[in-house]
Amino acid sequence: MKSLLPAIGAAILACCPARAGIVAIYEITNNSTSPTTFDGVTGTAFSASPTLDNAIPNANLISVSVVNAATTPLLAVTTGQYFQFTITPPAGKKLHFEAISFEASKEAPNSTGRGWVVRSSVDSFGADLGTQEIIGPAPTWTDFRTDLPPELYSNVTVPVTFRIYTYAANQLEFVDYDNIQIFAKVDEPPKVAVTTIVPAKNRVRIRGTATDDTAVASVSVNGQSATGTTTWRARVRLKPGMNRFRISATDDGGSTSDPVVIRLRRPRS
Ligand SMILES: [Ca+2]
Ligand SMILES: [Ca+2]
Repeated sequence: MKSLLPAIGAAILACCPARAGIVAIYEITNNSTSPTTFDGVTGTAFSASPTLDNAIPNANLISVSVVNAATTPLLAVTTGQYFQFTITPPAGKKLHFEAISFEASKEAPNSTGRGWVVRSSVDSFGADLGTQEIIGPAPTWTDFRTDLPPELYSNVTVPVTFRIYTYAANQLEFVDYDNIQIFAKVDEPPKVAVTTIVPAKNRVRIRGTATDDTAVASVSVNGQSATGTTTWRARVRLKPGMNRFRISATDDGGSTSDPVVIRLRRPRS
């Protein structure tokens, strides 16, 4: 064999995934709970459960009065003491949710045993994403943040409804909320790159890398699976004349990279 003439059709540099940003902010102002949204994401205003009819936007915050003996986190859930809102991914795109954060405070008196629970429609409101008592003295605002597990909240294509439940050991004591933020990132497709091409008789070994904002699921060369993901290798046969290899990566949500095309010539002997 004389010489191989590699020609990499597209040199794509792998780079670092961006940090998740804020896609929705509920900064309640003038009794409005409509969010400010970003990156094509949309969100509904708040709606209260039928048994939480005191969940009234109070000028610049939402003020919740707990009834129905919702004295514990579990009872807040089973008695339906929640307000909710729905976040919808951009049309035709996938969203990676990262976290929900908000501010909460107790209204006077400064009693103990008041707090919140967050659940969502992703698991039919089945499990707590987070729950915490509001410790700071009334009416101090405290920042809370609940991470959303990536195994359930990556590559989401459907609307997600979040519920914030409230409990209080002493009924008819108020909890206030404001500045609810949803952290998420619109999916980016994976990227694939070729790093080395090593000829071996009538075959060639191709090695490369792949990256994604969540996870690389597979790499293929002309439709055949390569070995590995973020670093990968493939051994392919060369036929006499020009050979064309189309390499692409697929992520854990099924999105596929732009292909890298290489052409290798095996001289006819
Ligand atoms: Ca406000
Ligand atoms: Ca991706």
